[in-house]
Amino acid sequence: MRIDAIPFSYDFALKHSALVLIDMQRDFMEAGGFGETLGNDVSLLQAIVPATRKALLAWRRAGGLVVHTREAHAADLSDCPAAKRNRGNPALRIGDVGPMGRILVAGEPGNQIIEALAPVAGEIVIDKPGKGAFYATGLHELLQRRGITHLLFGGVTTEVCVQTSMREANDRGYDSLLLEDCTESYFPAFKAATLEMVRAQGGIVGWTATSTALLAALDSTA
Ligand code: TIU
Repeated sequence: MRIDAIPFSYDFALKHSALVLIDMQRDFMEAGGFGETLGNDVSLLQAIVPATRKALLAWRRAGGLVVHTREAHAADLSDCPAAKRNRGNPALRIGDVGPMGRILVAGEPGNQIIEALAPVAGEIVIDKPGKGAFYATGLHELLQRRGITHLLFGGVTTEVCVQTSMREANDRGYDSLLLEDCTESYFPAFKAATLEMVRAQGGIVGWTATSTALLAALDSTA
């Protein structure tokens, strides 16, 4: 399959590819979660939900592998460095009780993926303690076992967990594409800058494309 992408077309085989949706969790998307405790206007992120859902449903229909990640810490916070918990003097720290349960803790209501993008049976869900999806998760080994070489990314936030994950993927040899309208930041300028830096220098980190271009590629082989 071929996606009309920047800086040039992105060729991939569905059976060697995965759609990776990063941290589409209530903690980042809704008021009262981790994102808001850091001082952000979380309402900005809602804009990408319809396009991301459409891309997810089309990818599922085509039979592609789906990986969902969640930024999540163990209940005893043994996997949360003090530096991360204390940085920036947030209103509520990781592990504190907020309106959606304990902030950024696995299993709490706020830590769940939003309903519109909820995983279904057979999809992979990775809990990650860091910003990158590969750090301390076993994701690389899991993808290698399945013969995955191409990763199509969406999720939040563009310049934090998404970009970190794409850079980790790039160094591990994956060809990565970022779906422009399926990723969002609390800072529009940072999203724009991330799209530019991913695809600059001949795709130094990877490719970017719209979800419309992905849908067209999937449709062309349906
Ligand atoms: N703060 C922020 O923009 N993002 C994060 O802390 N995590 C993710 O991006 N998922």
